[in-house]
Amino acid sequence: MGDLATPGVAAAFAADGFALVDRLVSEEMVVALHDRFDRLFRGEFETGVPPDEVNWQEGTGDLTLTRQLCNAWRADRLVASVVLSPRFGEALARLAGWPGARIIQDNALWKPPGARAVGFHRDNAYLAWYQPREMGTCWTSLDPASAVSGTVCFSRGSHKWSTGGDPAMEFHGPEDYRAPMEVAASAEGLVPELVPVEVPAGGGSFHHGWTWHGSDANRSDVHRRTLVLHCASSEARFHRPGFAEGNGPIYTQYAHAEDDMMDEAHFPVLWTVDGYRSPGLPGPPTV
Ligand SMILES: O=C(O)CCC(=O)C(=O)O
Repeated sequence: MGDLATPGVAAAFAADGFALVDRLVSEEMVVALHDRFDRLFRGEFETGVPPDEVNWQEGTGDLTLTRQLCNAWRADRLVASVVLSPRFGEALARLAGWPGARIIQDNALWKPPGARAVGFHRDNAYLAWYQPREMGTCWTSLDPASAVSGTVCFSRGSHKWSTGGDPAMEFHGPEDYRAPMEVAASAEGLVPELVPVEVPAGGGSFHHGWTWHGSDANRSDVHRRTLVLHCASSEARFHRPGFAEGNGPIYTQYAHAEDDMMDEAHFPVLWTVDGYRSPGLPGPPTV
């Protein structure tokens, strides 16, 4: 089962749509990643390859927003060693019930004191461009995370809510960050139960692609940095009818004209039950 998808974690993931974990990466790795976040948000890309989405850079970024880079693994080898690790791939595949896991996207998130909220959303809502339209996420906190520092919050059991016709969602600093989730809850006839991920630095959570989640403003005087790994099934294929939806326009640039395969150079397979892993991926993290 790997060391992360324990029976307790699997039971919580199935029942609630998320599970909390006290330790995902070492304290040494947390410190090393702080340094990489500093460099990445300054525009220093170790490999010379930029992330797929650069939503914030020092000097130009809006100081009130949560800083975000997507697919920082392309730019930084230490980030790659963490988000491409077979250990996380195995955990997500086992929790989601897939034969294996491939990375779709990582997120480097940095919410400094005073930064605004991240709107509630469901990850699968953005993913009409591949099939099966499923995502599993490993969220690793690089600071002690608390409700007051604007940690991520999950709506318990919301992965089981209806998946058609979700209200519009806004990720970056919306006026009312809970509103779309509350609309969805009321359509279910439910009062949402929100659970903040309060974990030490190096701890975090796993969540299901249909689980509603978002995070409040950082009302503390400490930073909140997070490294997020989003995976799909190793069997996922592009789905052309959905290319224009969600974040499809960014990631379908890697599609081939002739077939629907997701090229392993861009969406590497981290782990499969048969022991496969895309060639050329980094070894396990060294710190
Ligand atoms: O950490 C946050 O505030 C949001 C994270 C998120 O949207 C995710 O991990 O899917």
